[in-house]
Amino acid sequence: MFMRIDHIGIACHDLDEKIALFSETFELTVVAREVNEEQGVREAMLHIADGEGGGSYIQLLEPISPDSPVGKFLAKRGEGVHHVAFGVPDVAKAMDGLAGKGVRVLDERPRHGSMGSQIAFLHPKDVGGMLTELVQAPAAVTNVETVRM
Ligand code: MC0
Repeated sequence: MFMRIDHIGIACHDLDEKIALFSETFELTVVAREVNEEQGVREAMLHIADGEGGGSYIQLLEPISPDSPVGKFLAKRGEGVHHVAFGVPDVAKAMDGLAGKGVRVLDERPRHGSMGSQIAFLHPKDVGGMLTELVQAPAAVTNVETVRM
């Protein structure tokens, strides 16, 4: 089901400060910055590598408001790893399959994620305490070989 680790999401208070930290310390490049109103975040994707079905990234997340998921996480736990996201070929299919295994899928339908992806979250209590995200990269990214031909 999982093709790769798409990204590690890291909650922070100050996006610009953490972009500077990660890009300078690890020599990573910011490839996208977005505001996702639905998820309540300002975010940046720092590219690590390309692989089958898409890339892998560090995702830095700053909450838009204190009552958003990341805002609540910061208040309760402070800065740090917020979620791990796995690349899947078909997010709707993965959601159905996992729900059938008793895993609580937090979204009724796939939602808009970073860089044109389709995403859904799984309840951390059903995944060993880890908030887990499913990511289907856009077709242009998932089928790199086809695009190049
Ligand atoms: C909460 N819990 C976590 C957690 N957040 N455990 C591990 N990792 C996290 N990030 C735990 C709490 O400690 C608590 O356990 C239990 O889950 C319920 O949490 P709560 O605080 O009572 O409830 P809420 O209202 O904060 O909901 C938590 C939940 C929510 C995970 C359901 O945050 C959610 O629906 N998240 C999915 C959406 C999301 O996170 N969006 C932001 C990233 P105890 O033992 O204390 O009861 S958006 C994103 O990343 C996009 C842009 C993208 O990748 O493209």
